[in-house]
Amino acid sequence: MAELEGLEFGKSDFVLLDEVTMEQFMENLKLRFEKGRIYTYIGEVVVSVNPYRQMDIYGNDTIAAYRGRELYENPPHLYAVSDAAYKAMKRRAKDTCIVISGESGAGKTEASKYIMQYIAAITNPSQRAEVESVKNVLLKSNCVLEAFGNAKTNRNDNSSRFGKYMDINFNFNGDPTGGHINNYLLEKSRVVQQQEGERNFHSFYQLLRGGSDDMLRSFHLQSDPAVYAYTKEGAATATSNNDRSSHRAVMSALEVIGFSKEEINSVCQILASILLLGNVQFESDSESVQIRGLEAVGHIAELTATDPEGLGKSLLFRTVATGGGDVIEKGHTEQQACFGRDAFAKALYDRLFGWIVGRINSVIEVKDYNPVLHGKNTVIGVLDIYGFEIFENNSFEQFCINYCNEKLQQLFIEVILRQEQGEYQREGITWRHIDYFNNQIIVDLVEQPHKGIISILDEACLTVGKITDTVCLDSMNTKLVQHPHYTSRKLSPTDKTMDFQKHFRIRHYAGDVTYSVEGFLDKNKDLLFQDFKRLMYNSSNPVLREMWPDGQLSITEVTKRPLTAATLFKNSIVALVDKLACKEPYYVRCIKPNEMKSAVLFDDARCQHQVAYLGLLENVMVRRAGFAYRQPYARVLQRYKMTCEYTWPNHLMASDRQAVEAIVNHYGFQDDVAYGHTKLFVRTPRSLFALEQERAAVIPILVLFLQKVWRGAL
Ligand code: AOV
Ligand code: MG
Repeated sequence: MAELEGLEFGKSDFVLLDEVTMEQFMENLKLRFEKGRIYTYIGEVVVSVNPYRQMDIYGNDTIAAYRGRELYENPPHLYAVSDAAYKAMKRRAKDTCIVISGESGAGKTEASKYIMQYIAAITNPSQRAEVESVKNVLLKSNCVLEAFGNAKTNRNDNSSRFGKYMDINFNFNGDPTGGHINNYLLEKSRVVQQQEGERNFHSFYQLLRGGSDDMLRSFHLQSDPAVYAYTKEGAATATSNNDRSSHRAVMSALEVIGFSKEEINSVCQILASILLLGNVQFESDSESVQIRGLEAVGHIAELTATDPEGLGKSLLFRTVATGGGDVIEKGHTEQQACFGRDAFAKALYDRLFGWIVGRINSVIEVKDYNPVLHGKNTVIGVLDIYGFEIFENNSFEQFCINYCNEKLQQLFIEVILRQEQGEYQREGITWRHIDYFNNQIIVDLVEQPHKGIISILDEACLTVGKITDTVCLDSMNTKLVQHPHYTSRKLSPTDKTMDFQKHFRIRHYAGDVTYSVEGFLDKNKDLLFQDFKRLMYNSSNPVLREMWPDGQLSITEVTKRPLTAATLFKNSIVALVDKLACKEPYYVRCIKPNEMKSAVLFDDARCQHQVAYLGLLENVMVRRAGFAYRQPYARVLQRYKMTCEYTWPNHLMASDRQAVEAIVNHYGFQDDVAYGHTKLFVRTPRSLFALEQERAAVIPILVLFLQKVWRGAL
């Protein structure tokens, strides 16, 4: 492989390291980061280090340089893998996907946007209006989904609080015809509560700081987020986002995507209702519970087009079916009323988010595609999900997010091994096994039927009677006592960092996380009183009504045992992994260089930790112990035939393979290669360097020669 950058920038592919050791890997990664080279390959995998500054490497000229080129023809870039995925899709009609992973703040979402921009830029050269419109909606959807699904956390100012997998569909011309977004578990608990120093979803601050005075007045809102219980925590927190200008951008994006004026207004009304709902307080005497300040309830009813009395009642009572089949109204305690209010606020937001995604999908979904007329419809999927995270206080949400990252790591391991193994097998080449840490054991700890943590949680949720989080923790401690990746204070009594009644710890592939079980059962049950659902279904606003179809069920028809949040999440992630596994995958592995969002700091220990748990060193070893480079014989010939008299200008041998053998023998590196059925496999880069040097030396002579031929001098 040719070095396309000077050696002062380090090795552009880790496979080229003199020795595969952690020291050399880290030295190269650091050198490249310091020289502003944020991308490096391991074969076709891109390792990316978050630069925390604007880089001048995403312009149109760069896009043009990568367009249609092979990986080895340019310095490493996201654009090169995007092009590789695109070419595989277009030339070989393969469904491909680009999986972006790495911990929170490592740069996944930014990478996914550059990838989409690249694909948009290189397609539809004839500027057909309908294709342009699809591209536009796909790009604009990012801005909307970030506003509603991202928030400032202590790890990342613009942290994705939902998972996103986007399929882009292409016609036989290779132009986008549509797409589909799958969203995964939005962290809705953030709507009602945030950790210290964090914010609620961007959308709330954007509305308050960016909405016009008229709009806010008509929504009964004040512009200061500190006034609202749900946005108070993040009100003073600075972020790098400008809420006011983002508000304008989001409103205009919604319009471009095709949301009607009424729909956009409904979206804002729902946001306003949630803010007002958060300020509804309750007070109780010995007899009953009342709402403090009925005015706000009136405003929420107005904004949601519901009956104020009905709303007030839903906040204070719930309808229950008795064992005998009677339906009665039961008054809440003050605590239940607060719980009900917050559950309602979370559900309003969650359904709003789901509805927005659904609405975008309805615009971009491929319509009237006839495979007979239009050829095979192929897709490129782009996965950008919440990265592994460890906070001061880790709850149910972190448990789900980190489980999801375990699943993706498992897929990476399987695919890298499977792909390599498969290729060697297909080509008839002997394969030497490299050991990985296989995180399947942690995946099992979480998801195994009957024995895993999700099963134990579900069992506790289904048990009638008062099961508390602590009782559930006890049950986990008993059942998981033997598991090497699970521990709790009870199992290691001397560990003072954990609370006996509260904590359990999972040794994840990416590090130890101590979870607090408080709230686990409630979040897993995800209970919302049917009264709220019915109220919303009866709203005279069609948008709200559409979001709450289950509100038409009467209390006696409601399923008693709906699937729990953890099980629904597990099922969706299993389906996602299945979807990814049947596509040709391309990987982007993101690394966060430091915890300070600094553009200059390369924290060696933090980076090395990530390289280790991502399995990057093993990845290099697999690439190298096998054959790092492989090319179909025809391609090898095309590139190097001018370096050998037997093959230039054309060979007379029986096959391309024999011609390639002639080149290899001519240069004497028979021991460094293996001949597969269709490809030449080269073990070390030395041989390729030699060939490349030879080629570089020969080309000017050839050019001179050809110029003379053209001028008729020869
Ligand atoms: P994430 O998606 O991996 O975290 P982001 O993509 O949001 O992380 O990146 C975090 C921040 O790092 C961005 O807001 C940018 O400020 C900066 N950044 C990342 N990549 C680049 C780049 N290529 N060029 C310039 N700045 C960059 V999370 O969503 O938290 O897991 O759930
Ligand atoms: Mg993100």
